[in-house]
Amino acid sequence: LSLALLQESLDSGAALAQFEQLYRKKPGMTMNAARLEVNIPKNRYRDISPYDQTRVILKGGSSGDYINANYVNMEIPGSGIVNRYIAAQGPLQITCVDYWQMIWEQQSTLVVMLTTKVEKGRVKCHQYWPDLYETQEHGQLQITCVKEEETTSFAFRELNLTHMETHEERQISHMQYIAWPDHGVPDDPADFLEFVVKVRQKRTGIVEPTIVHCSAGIGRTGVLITMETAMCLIESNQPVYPLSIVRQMRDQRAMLIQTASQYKFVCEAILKVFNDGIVKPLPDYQR
Ligand code: PTR
Ligand code: PTR
Repeated sequence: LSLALLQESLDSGAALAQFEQLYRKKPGMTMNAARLEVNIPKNRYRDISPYDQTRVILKGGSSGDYINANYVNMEIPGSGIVNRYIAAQGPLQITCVDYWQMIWEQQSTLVVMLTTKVEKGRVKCHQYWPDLYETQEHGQLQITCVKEEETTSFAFRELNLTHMETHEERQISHMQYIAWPDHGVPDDPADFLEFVVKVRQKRTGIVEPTIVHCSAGIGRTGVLITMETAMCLIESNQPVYPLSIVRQMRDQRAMLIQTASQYKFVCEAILKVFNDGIVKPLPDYQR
């Protein structure tokens, strides 16, 4: 692993210059579905759209198959592991039904949320889940919050889903990181790493895609996926090249990791994880 090199290239500014030069959108990818008249109101931001080639297609969408979300599969070379995510925008009031429909169709059991509902007086995400012991209905799905634990940085919830037609029931874990404004970096790297470690524990054994969203579904979502990917690479004793992680992500959803300071933050967090032994290479038989 070239972590000594990473430290050097952070110190010299080369790492950030390379990040700034990387394409934000992969050449050749299109975003036509996002611009259809019927879909424009379903986008939280005019300038944040999913690629057509990797977008999540709804089978039972409320009005068509469109939702602002992409599959992001992160391969861990040498280990046979592919971490599957869906990177999505924070639901709008009018996209909540489609959002739950996506979770149901994709059989996701874990939703990671990296924004609060309101930041600096602006709405960043609609509250698409019910308060503790309450129930909401979205389309065919009934959702009840059966558990909620909050710290100053996190909120963990358990949600029960019932399909009202088939009566099938499922459980969803909802993990929210609340100490991280958009365009910014987490208030406390230690808290952030604790959160990512908890996400990884929950993900163990899950093959269905984990839903990750913030407000636009690019900046903070990209940082989290990068961090978890780097942790997996360290465990698998593979080299960690943060820029190639970002490229692999941006080949599947445009613009993941929004600012140079977010990139710097995640590079430093990767170094910390390695240097402090927060994640260690696993012996071969455990990989
Ligand atoms: N660019 C957005 C659009 O085109 O829809 C408008 C927008 C700009 C929305 C900034 C939100 C923004 O974030 P903030 O409220 O944090 O400045
Ligand atoms: N047009 C918005 C802006 O640039 O402010 C889009 C945007 C909003 C982009 C939030 C990134 C944002 O952050 P995140 O992806 O972390 O929610």
